[in-house]
Amino acid sequence: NQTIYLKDYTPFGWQVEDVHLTFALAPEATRVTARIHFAPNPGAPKQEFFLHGEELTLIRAAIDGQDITPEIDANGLRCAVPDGPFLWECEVEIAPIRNTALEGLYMSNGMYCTQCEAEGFRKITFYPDRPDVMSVFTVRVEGDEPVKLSNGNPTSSGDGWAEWHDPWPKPAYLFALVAGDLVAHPGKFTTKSGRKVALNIYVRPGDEGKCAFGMEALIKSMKWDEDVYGREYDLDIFNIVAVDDFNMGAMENKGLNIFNSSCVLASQETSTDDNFERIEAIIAHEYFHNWTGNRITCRDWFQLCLKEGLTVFRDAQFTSDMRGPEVKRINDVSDLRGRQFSEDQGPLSHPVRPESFQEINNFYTATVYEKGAEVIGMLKRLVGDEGYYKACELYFDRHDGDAATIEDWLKVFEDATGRDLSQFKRWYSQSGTPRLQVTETWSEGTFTLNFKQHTPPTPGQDEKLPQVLPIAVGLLNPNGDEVQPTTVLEMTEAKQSFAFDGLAAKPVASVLRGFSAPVVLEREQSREERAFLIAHDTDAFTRWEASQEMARESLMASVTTGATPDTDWLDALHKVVRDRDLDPDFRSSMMDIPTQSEIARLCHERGHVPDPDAIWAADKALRDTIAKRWSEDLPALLDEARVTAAYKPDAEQTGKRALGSKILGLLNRIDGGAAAQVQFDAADNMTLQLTALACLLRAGKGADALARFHDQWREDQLVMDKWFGLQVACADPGEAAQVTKTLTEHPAFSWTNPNRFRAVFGSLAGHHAGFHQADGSGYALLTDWLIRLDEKNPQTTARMCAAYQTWKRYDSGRRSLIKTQLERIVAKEGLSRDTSEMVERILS
Ligand code: BAL
Ligand code: ZN
Repeated sequence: NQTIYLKDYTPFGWQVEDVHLTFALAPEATRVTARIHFAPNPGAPKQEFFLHGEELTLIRAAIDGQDITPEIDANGLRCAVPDGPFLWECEVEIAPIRNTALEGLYMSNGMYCTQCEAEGFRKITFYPDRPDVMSVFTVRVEGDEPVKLSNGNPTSSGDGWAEWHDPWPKPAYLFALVAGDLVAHPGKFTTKSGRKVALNIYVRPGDEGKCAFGMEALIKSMKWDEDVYGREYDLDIFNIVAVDDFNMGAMENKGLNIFNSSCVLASQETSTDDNFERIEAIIAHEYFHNWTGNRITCRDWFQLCLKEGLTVFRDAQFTSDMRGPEVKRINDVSDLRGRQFSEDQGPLSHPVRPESFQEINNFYTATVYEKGAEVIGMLKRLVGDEGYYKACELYFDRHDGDAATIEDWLKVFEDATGRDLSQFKRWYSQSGTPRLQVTETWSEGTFTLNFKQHTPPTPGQDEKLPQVLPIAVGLLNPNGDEVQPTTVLEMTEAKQSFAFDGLAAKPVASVLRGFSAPVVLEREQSREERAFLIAHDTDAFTRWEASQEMARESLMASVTTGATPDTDWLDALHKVVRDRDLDPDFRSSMMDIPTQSEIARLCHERGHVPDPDAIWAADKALRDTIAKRWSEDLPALLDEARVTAAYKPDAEQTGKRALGSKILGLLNRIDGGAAAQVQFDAADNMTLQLTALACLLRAGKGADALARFHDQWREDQLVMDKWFGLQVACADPGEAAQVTKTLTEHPAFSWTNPNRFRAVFGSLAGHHAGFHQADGSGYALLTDWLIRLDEKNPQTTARMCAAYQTWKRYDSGRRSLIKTQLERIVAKEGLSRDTSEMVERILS
């Protein structure tokens, strides 16, 4: 496999002036005819003419009307071309029905659809398939399908054909085509300058009733981007299409977003509150890409974070505005720690802007996306809101129509704010999670916070330099009043102290408010102080974090010394959970218990070998203790969390149901599933139904409910994904692999569908104690299926291999079992580039 390096970037030798494509659709033999005007690129070094192309059958190629016979290999095509501009004509044949990798043009349940990011367009026709080659596309689609869509605006159509023209130059990865028997859920939007935009969500007949929420989310997103970033939509039409077989969540193709149906279809009966929130966020994310990704794209794939980090940051701002910033931030930090910290502390660690790759699909990671968004958040804190929006405005003005770089992005901040960002830029090049140690001193009215930062070595980077860390801090008086409101300390050295003078009494510091930098904070703090912060901190994140710290310490003590749960923490937490003046959603978040994988990561960070069985037992003991200790309150709390109004997936109701779910989970431990059965029987929405089903399964009383759920939802694939996943997630550790295996034998286990595969095997990999059973049954089963899936769908296989990224943390027995499985994958003949790169990195 060839490694590609950022340092080797060279512009393409030609500009693409326009692209005309004609698709004559047929499942086994689609003909794609391309007419492309190329002209020499004056800014590029001289080079041979090479067009990417994979799995294409060439029918004819011509230059300026003269047929040619190009040299073709597995990666593309080479030929001699004139010195000046020329017309390229090419006809190829492809077989969408046999495209199981779901990259390029493929079929899903009888409909044609595309996925071209990152490098799928080369499976459609020969083309310079790189993001810095931008052009205007005109597309003709021929076929019997009633609906035929492509990017841009519709220009004309007739019997069996439709033409589309996209006036905005774009790279090939934003190309899209859809054709099928689809129905539209329409909507409309008028932009701030008065452009009337027709909106549609296209779905398969039968799914029309699940589009209203997505349409509302789209309209809110369009308005929000105008209000907050001044960004207006720029075509007459914006289409979204729901597709059942899709490797990603969704794709921001210009004017024609294609969505995994799980990320757009929603109804009260079939979607949980979490689904609704996620759908709203993903619709916003894809829409926001119209400016941060499409109008301004990436020069090369190393710059992926330029569009993804920024767009994740923007969608997080949107969700905060729609649903409240506090719980959104808490959830985002939990997610970052769960996915990105694990990645950053293992063999797959890479910088936010990687410097080399073999297969770019393997870099659509939590580091590029979520840590990329954290970097934007830090930048905003450092330059302030005014500086941030001024810089963004300059970015849009200066780079509209460009394929840009991180250097361009940072330069607009330097120019707009006068700041030197050369040290800050290390966030893009240095991998690993910084450890930030803090100690404090108190003397004669002066309180000092002393910080030390250190980033452990990561693959390929032994030495790390100090990062710029914005550390948001507040100080509380012993009576709970805030004496120092949130202030941002800017740390740039390996060691630095910050003093606060003129204080009447030694304060309690609330450090890293809002999780102002993506670091591991190491702080020795008494349990009394933590309990004090749980009671009094004015910052929601650090208040939650104080409880998390106590939870982590309690669990770690149980795991390493067999200690019983910390009742001081439980009592401090109990007061918050009972406080009806607090938002139910926040109270629910306060009840978060660190995941078992998080405790495993903590064990590793502190030099212990994690024992999955001991962690499972500690988690169980903790939950049982809470349930018993709070038992008298649980029925009243459950009652309080009940929503009596008609169902709405809004923040208020979602918060109440979230609190109710946590309380039901505790009650379930003492009532043997009685309350869960009542909830299951009465549920009129998926949140309540699924929560109750999970409780019944955990109580060992789920058989009847599971069968009823199956019968009710057997025709709904997205709900059936939940049915599959939940059984694995709720299995006892010793049974998780067997339950998974049995599910793979179920007639509805359609393993080539990425959602179904992820529902089953993602749940197994996410079941910490079940996956890591000492007999290796979880590893062996997952590996069997990864090997099988790789032949069909390398991208999904490679991503699922990340389940093994933490393997070096474990004991020698488990390590050896996992290593054997990883070696089995590598030994597979014909292994894809995606999977082989992933597994080799994990093994290294
Ligand atoms: N660009 C790939 C899907 C997404 O991040 O929006
Ligand atoms: Zn994105």
